[in-house]
Amino acid sequence: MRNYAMKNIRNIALVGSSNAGKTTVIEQILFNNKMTTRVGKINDGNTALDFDADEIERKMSLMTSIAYVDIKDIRINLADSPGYGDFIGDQIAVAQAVETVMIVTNAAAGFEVGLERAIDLLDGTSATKAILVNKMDLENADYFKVLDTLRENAGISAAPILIPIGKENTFKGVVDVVKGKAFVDGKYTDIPAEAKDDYEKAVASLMESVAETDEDLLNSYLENGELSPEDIQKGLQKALSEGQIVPAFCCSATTNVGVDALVDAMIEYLPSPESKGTMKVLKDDKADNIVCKPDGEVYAYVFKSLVDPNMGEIAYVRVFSGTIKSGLDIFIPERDSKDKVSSMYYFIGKNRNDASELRAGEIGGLVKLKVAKGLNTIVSQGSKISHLPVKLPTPVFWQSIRAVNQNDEDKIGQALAKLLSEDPTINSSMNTETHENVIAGIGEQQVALVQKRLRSRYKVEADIKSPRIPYKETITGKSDHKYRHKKQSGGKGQYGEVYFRISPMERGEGFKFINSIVGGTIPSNFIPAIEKGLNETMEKGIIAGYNVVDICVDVYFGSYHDVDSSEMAFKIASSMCLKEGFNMAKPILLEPIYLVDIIIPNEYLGDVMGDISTRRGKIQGMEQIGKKQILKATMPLAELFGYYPNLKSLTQGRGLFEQKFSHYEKLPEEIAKGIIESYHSPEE
Ligand SMILES: Nc1nc2c(ncn2[C@@H]2O[C@H](COP(=O)(O)OP(=O)(O)OP(=O)(O)O)[C@@H](O)[C@H]2O)c(=O)[nH]1
Ligand SMILES: [Mg+2]
Repeated sequence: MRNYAMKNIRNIALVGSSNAGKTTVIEQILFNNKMTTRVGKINDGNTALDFDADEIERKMSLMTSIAYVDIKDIRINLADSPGYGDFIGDQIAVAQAVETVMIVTNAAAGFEVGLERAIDLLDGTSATKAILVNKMDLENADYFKVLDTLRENAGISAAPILIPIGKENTFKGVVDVVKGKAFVDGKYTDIPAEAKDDYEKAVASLMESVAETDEDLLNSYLENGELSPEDIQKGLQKALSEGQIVPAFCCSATTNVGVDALVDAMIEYLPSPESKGTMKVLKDDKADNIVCKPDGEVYAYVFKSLVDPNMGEIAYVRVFSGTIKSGLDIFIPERDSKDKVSSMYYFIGKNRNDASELRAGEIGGLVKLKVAKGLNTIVSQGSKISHLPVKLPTPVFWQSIRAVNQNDEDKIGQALAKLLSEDPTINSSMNTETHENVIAGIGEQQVALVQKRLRSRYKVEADIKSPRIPYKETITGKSDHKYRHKKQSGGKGQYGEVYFRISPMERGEGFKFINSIVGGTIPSNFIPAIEKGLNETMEKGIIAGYNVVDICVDVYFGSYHDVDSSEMAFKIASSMCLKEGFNMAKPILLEPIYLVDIIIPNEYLGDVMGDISTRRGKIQGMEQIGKKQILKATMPLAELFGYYPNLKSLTQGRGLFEQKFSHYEKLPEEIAKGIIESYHSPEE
C-alpha cells in the first residue's frame, strides 16, 4: 500500500465515556467511505473495531484498536479507545500518538463520569482537543446544552463548527459554520431557515474566537466587524494546530446524519502531522525538540501492544520522525533493549494490509516485536531520544491471584506477564512477606478480564481474592532472657545456651545484632549460627506469622559443650530464646499506612471526610482546585484495599484517588488481638 505525505494525514483518537458511540461513529465512517462492506453494529457483535471475543461478549471496547480511511489523497487514521474507567490506560496512551484527541459525548446525557475522567487525563497532552456530540437523534439530545455543560464543568469553551439542523428524531443534517453551508442528505446546500438563528450566533462567536488567536485577524475583525470565510478558515486551521480553539462537531452515528460532514471537517480543519511540525522529547534525559520528517532520525511511539492469538505480538505505533523499514535494528530506551523490525501493516480492526514501510506521520502495526510494549519509544540504535514519560494513575485496586491447580503455577506466571503487558495500568508482583502474587490495577473489571483471559487464552483457572496485609511484628518493651537447648537421646547430644538482651528500635530501623560475648563463653564459630537462627525466626514471625522488624538483639553470655555443641544446637537455642524473649517484651503488630490524595467534586466533601474517619484515616490537608477538592489523608492499607468501590459509590463514580506507601504504624489492639488469635487457632 502507498504511503501518505505528512500534510495529507490526519491522526485522530476518539476518547470519552463508555457508550458515547465512539466505535459506532468509526464503523459508520469506514462504511461510508467503502473501507468496509457493511456497517458493523455493536449489538450484532460484528464491528471491525471491537473484534476481540470479550469485546463482542460485553458489547463494549476493552482496548484501543485502529482503522484508516482513504479519501482521495488524504488518509485519516482513527484510533478507537475504550471509555470504561478500568481501561483508561489505553486512552492515556493513545492521546500521545495523535494530533487530535476527539472527546465523544452522548448528546442526551449530562456531564458523564467517563467524560470528566477522559478530560482530566488529557491535561498535559499536546494534542488538539475536539468535541464530538454524538447520538443527536436521541430524545432530549441537546447540542448547545452539552457544550454549556462542558464549559461549566470542565472549563472547555468549544467553538461549534458543525451545528444541528432539526432535533431528536427530526435531526436531519448539519451546518458547517466555516463554509456557511448546510449538509443534508449527502449534499451541501443553502442553510435552511430553521437553522439560520443558530448559524448566525455560531458564526459570530467563531469569528470572535478565531480573531482572539491572531493579532492581524483581530485588527481586521475590529475594523470590519467581521472576518471573511477565507480568514476564518485560515485562522481556524492555525488555531487548531496550536490547540488554541476546541472545535465542536455533532452527528448521529446510527442514523448516519452529519457523519460525512464530520469527515470533511476532519480533513479541512484538523491539524496534520506536518502542521504540528516538531515534537517534545527527552534527549540524554533533558527536554528537547525534534523536527518530524520522513528523512529524519527514527522516532516512533508504541501506543498499544497486544498478543493476538493468530498473529502473535502486535505493536501499534505512531511514527513521528524517520522511516521504519523491515529489518531495521531498533532500540527501546525504556527497556534498554534492542529489537528488530519484521513486517508491518495498516490495520482496520483485525484486518490488515501490507505496509512496505512506515513514514513520519503514519500509524500502523509492527508484528513480532519482542520487547517494545505500550508507552515505549522506538529509536535507532545509538540514539539518545525517548518519549516524555507519561503519567499513569497509581493502582487503586488489588487482588491476590493464584492458580487453582498447583500444576499450573509455572504456566500462570508466564501467561500473566503476557496479559498484563497489554495494559500499562496493571501489574503483578510477588509479595515476599505474604507470599502472594498481587495484581494491582484500576478496577474490578480490569482484573476480572485478566482472570477470564487466563482461562480462555491460556487454559489456566485462577482464583482471585483480597490480598493479605503485610503486617509486621515488633516489641514495645525490653527483655533479658536465656535459653538452653540440651538433648541427650543416645549417641551424640545437642547443647547450646544463649543469653539475649532484646530491645526495640526506631520505626524503620530494621534489625540490629550485637555480639558482646567476651571470654569465649560461646566460641566465635557458633555466632553466625546464632544470627541465622534469629533471621529465620524473624522472617517466619513469632506472634502472628509476619516479619519481625525494628528490634535489637544483643547476645552477651552463654555456654557450650566440647562434644555436644553444634551450629544446629546454637541455631535452635537462638531461635527459642528470641521467641520467648520477644513474647516477654510487649509485642505488637504494625500495619502499613498509605498516603492518599482523594480528588472529589466539592459537593461530596462532607460525606467523603466522614467516611475517611470511619476507615481509620486521618486528614492531613485539603486543597481546592477549580470545582474539586484534593483531600490529603493517611489510611491503613487494610482499609485501602476496598476503598475505591466505596469512594465511587459515595461520589456517583466521580471520586478518584492516588496512593503511595508512607510508613508502618501500630495496629490497634482490638484488631491485632483477632489476627493473633486466628494465627494460633488456624482452622482455615
Ligand atoms: N441512538 C443512537 N445510538 C447510538 C449512536 N451511536 C452509537 N449508538 C449506540 O450506543 C451504544 C454504544 O455505542 P458504542 O459505539 O459501543 O460506544 P463506545 O463509545 O464505543 O463505548 P465504549 O466502547 O464502551 O467506550 C451502541 O448500542 C450503539 O448502537 C447514535 O448516534 N444514536
Ligand atoms: Mg467502543
